[in-house]
Amino acid sequence: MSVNLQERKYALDVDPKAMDGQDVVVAGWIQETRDMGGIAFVILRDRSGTLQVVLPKKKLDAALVESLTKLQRESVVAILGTVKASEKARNGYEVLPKEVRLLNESAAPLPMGIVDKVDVDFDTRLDNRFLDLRKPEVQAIFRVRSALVKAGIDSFTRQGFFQVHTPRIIGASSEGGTDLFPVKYFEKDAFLAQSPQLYKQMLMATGMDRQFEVATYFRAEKHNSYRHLNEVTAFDVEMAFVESEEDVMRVLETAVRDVWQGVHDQCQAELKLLGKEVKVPALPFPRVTYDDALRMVNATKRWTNDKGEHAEIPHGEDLNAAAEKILGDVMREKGHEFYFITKYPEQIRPFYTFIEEDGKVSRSFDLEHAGLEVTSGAQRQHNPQKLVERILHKGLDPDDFQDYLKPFQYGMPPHGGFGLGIDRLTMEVLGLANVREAVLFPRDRTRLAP
Ligand code: AMO
Repeated sequence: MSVNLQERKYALDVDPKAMDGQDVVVAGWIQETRDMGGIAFVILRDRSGTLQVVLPKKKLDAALVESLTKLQRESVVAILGTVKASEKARNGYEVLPKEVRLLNESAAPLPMGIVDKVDVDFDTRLDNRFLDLRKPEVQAIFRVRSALVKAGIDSFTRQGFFQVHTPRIIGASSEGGTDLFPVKYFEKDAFLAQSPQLYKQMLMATGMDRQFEVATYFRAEKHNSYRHLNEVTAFDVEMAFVESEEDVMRVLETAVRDVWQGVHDQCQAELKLLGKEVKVPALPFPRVTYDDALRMVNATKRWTNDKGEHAEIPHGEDLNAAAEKILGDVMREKGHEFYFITKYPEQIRPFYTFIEEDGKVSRSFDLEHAGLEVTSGAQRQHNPQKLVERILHKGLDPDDFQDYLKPFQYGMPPHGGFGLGIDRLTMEVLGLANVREAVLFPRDRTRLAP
């Protein structure tokens, strides 16, 4: 046997009983070297965990010992060695090396430590994300995120949705706002997509009546908060032939329950490492109307206005972060982590939202988790004349929406959908303090690198 990377085993896949005395190839980063004189130990780390390489100096060739012990920490090596079952060693075995292949040596000093107890600030961690991600507890976040995305895709698929991909470069705003990143598109002006909103609605006119996308939203919002990003990943979902927004909410709550269940079932090792527990929520989630939400927040007398005075939230104003937090506390006292806020006033919802005959109340909702919005959604306006009226009412120009409006004139069924933020879901399922912790390479107001 040689140090062949194709034969490589992960530290945790080496079974000390079954493989005692056999040769094995392991590979990874040198986390630590301990030289005790007559014997040295090297701790090797791979994505599954760590293993101990034992180097009894008298028994081994001096050059072989040196080839491992003289390397800088975080150098990457592959080792062919013999498995020695040992109850004292971590994972119940050690590896006695026969041959070492240096794959790449690390420079020193490291920009930040991997196992050192020294606290490193978040910016330094993000600046050196490739090193930060060598920490098992940081990697665990992204394994949970991966399981979460898979559970979401599986749930939508089970519920009869199929996956699509819509453009990321668009010619006009999709959310009606100004928070757009301009791009030069040959001779034309274009933008990075704020969401797949207009495309997923156009698809409702095709008969592809239940579809979802794992979408990226680009938002040029000048926020600098623990919950805002400028590049967002979300499940973006649309379905046709709905009676009301209730049909959409049922799909959403089922998916969210399935996502929590998936993380609970698939990620016990990661949750243990992170010291977190996931409680799968019961269905249905409570529905709180916007009016009731306002009443509940106002009754606490905790909300303050811009001037810092205790006040009531003016009717028609969106719930800001502070109001959401207060409502989150009230709902938690009632035993609910997840709850919908429904029936928002028309003025705080986008032009594509379905408005009731009274012209005031919209068929829209947000899904909240413990005081944080994780989803916005609604039934949409499918009547072409009313949709144009809404566009005008919002001060927008229907001419900018020609391609979007066309399918509405040739048989558009009633439809609705939602955007469910994956970054925020990951943050919430793990109780992370900052949404950036849930993103490999976050994009925010100041960060464009790495
Ligand atoms: P909205 O803009 O509310 O709705 O976005 C939907 C969900 O996406 C996530 N999200 C964000 N997460 C972090 N940082 C941000 N800046 C950010 N912006 C959005 C949130 C949010 O609830 N087209 C509609 C959806 C629809 O009606 O189908 C939309 O984009 O979790």
